[in-house]
Amino acid sequence: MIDHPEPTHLDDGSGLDTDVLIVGAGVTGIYQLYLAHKSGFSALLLEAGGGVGGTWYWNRYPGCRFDSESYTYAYLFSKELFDEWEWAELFAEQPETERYLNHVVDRFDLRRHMRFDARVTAATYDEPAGTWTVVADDGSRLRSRYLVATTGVLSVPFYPDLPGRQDFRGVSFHTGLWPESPVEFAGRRVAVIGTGSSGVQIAPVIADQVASLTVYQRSANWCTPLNNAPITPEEHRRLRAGFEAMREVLNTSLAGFLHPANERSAFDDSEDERRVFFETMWNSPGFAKLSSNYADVLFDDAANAEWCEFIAKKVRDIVGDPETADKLIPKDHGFGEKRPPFVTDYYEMYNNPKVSLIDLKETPIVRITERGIETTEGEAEFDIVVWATGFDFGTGALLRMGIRGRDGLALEDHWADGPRTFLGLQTTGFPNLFFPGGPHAAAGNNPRYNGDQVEFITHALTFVRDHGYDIIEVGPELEDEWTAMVDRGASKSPFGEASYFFGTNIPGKPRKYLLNSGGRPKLFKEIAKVVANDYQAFRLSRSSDGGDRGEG
Ligand code: NA7
Repeated sequence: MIDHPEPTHLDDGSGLDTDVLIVGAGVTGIYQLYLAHKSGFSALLLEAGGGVGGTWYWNRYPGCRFDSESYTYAYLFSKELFDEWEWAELFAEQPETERYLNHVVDRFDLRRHMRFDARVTAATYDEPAGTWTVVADDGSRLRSRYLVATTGVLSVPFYPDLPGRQDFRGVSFHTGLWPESPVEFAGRRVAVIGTGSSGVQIAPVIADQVASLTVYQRSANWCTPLNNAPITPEEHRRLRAGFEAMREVLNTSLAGFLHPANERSAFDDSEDERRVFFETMWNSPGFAKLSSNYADVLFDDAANAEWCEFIAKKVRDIVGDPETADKLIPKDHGFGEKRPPFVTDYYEMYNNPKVSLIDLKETPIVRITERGIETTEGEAEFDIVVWATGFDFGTGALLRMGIRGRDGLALEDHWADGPRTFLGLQTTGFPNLFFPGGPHAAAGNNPRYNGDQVEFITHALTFVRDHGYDIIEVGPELEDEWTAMVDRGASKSPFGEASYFFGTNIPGKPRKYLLNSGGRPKLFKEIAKVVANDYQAFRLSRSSDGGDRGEG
């Protein structure tokens, strides 16, 4: 789907094409486009892909689905929208999510403000005009007052630097760049490299179709059942009736989930009680295994080890071959130290004689060859190689957009030692630039805290406009403060340094924590303070006279 609307030059003599230029038509960008228009700004959106969806456009590999409950991931700004969309499953598959996001775009008449197949290659701040000039690879060149980069945290696919990748004569795909036309797996010899959320989602879905499936695992993960289910008509009625209460919980909870927190600690219970409780957790949906598990399971080594041992026993019970089972049990990290994947029939899949597991810790990949993959044990031939090797998390897309702020400052240089932000949405030296859903915001159910940021940005822009300013910029003190808070929080996070939340999966990337351990409560608290103090936290000024209002 290609749509190239002409920019609507603002009829205000400013020479601007739009008030707000948004980059990225994912969940966050669509919401920003909607809210900007609703608040009386002109807004235009550029999207690199050929359609709406962001993550849910690019990650169209078989088996890709939510692991947040569908209706908790969806938009909550319109009761009518909520009522009219009936999610088929508790955890929707990618095609349904893509359909939903297209529905939202059309229902709120947003498509005419979107330009697809337009990847931004440069964004330059113009002084003293206080505007951004944005260039995209479709020939777009647009001037905007504000630039909102909703480019996503998991949007730049990562390929490991293995020799010979280009030599492979079969077909290969990265899960995060999956083609629109269906891939024919039937009768093919398939390799899947990587066992994070994407690898463990695709493998069981294609296992029955293929001639053979070989999974290349570098690190085992603590996979637990997603426990997906259809949503019944009765459940839909209950959800509609309880919408306001549910919205209240989702809009205020720590991680944006409905799963209630558990106040008990693992050793408050006897061994038998723990086993029963862990069984309940094993059978619970998705992230309940983190949110509703024992309060200390992510923070106390002994409690974590109990839960891990429970999972390990499940793996040994499910997987027939003890050697394979043993390889599938992580030895190098506890549950929750990395972002845990949730699975359907993943362990069961290894009982299928067509499926084999290669442990790359024992036999590393030496090179990719014309015919397949060579490990230290020899070459295996494949028709299809699936790269499920992850993403350049948090900063990947922002650092590839050619963003230049005051005095030509490159964002790559400003963030050479890791991202520096205030509220995870602005950085010093880049006035009128925002990046909701980027690094340093919170953690959990992404649309919820990304939405908090979009609402805040829209409120801020409205305040700026209503008070006769047109430039908003955070000063270095608050950027330092927020960044230091994020850095300090790294040690309080359950995630370990091996997690991609520290950038460790990308060679050469600074090892910095990319989430905010204070989570939404910290975000809410600071946002409330900023609003209560009439945005004095920011430097507000007018482009015409540069009249600085100072900084709080
Ligand atoms: P992840 O979770 O980053 O997983 C990437 C996988 O690729 C992981 O198993 C890696 O092993 C593996 N990997 C990376 N480099 C290599 C090399 N060189 N050789 C072999 N294997 C490698 O990405 P996903 O796409 O699965 O999930 C990303 C997010 O999307 C997920 O968290 C959800 O939020 C949705 P490693 O563990 O680094 O040893």
